Amino acid sequence: MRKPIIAGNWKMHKTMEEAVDFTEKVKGLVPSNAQVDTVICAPFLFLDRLVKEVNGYNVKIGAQTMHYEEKGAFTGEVSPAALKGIGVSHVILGHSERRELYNETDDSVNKKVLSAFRYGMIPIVCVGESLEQWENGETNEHVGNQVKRALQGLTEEQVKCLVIAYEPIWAIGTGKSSTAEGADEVCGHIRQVIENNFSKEAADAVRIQYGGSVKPENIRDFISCPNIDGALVGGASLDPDSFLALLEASI
Ligand code: G2H
Repeated sequence: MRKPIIAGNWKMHKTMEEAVDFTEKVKGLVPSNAQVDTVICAPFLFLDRLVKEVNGYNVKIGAQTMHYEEKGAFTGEVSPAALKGIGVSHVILGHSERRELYNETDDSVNKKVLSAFRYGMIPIVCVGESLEQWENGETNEHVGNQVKRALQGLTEEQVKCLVIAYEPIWAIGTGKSSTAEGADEVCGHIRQVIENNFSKEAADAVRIQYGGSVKPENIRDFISCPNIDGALVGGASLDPDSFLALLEASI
């Protein structure tokens, strides 16, 4: 009953020309809105143009991070007001690359999640464990804590409409993906944490994506699991045919 959501995370790839070319190729071929939610999370520079490109099609445009303040002396940052102002609907928050390389913390992720809702955008909140945590059996505890901290202060209604992306760090861009059963178990734990902290209704409604080396050949394994409602896809979202194949396989 939860609609799948497939989000491409382009990271720092493509030029404007390539981004527009990709979008022109895929926009008319994506499955209908009733079947799947389709999001492209592109570098900031392309967002305004891509929002205009997809107008009238079943494709939404997302950012890959943002600042939590509306404005201020934050050189190089982009505000939620600016994103909302150009029609961005989704924003990835707390991606492990942001946590590792740019000092993103549970606290800043939480501020950004609250801020995204203030500006009417849907956060895609990323959580996931390191290889060491996975090997030590600490995955559920770590991921559960990340979820609790990221969602602190949200209402039950807000939790129902956000998206969580479970991405084991050891599976990102490495070609190693988690087993579908293993990923589903962690996503089930995330639902339990949401039930404990919000409600059963919120736990049943929230959409949880799996991310980490998802490709057309393995997406069905993940998406057919009871607790997984879609995928956050990096490398395999960059090619139009591969992105369309991911969407087709998810319905
Ligand atoms: C994980 C994922 C997208 P990839 O970072 O968020 O990337 O599919 O390349 O592992």
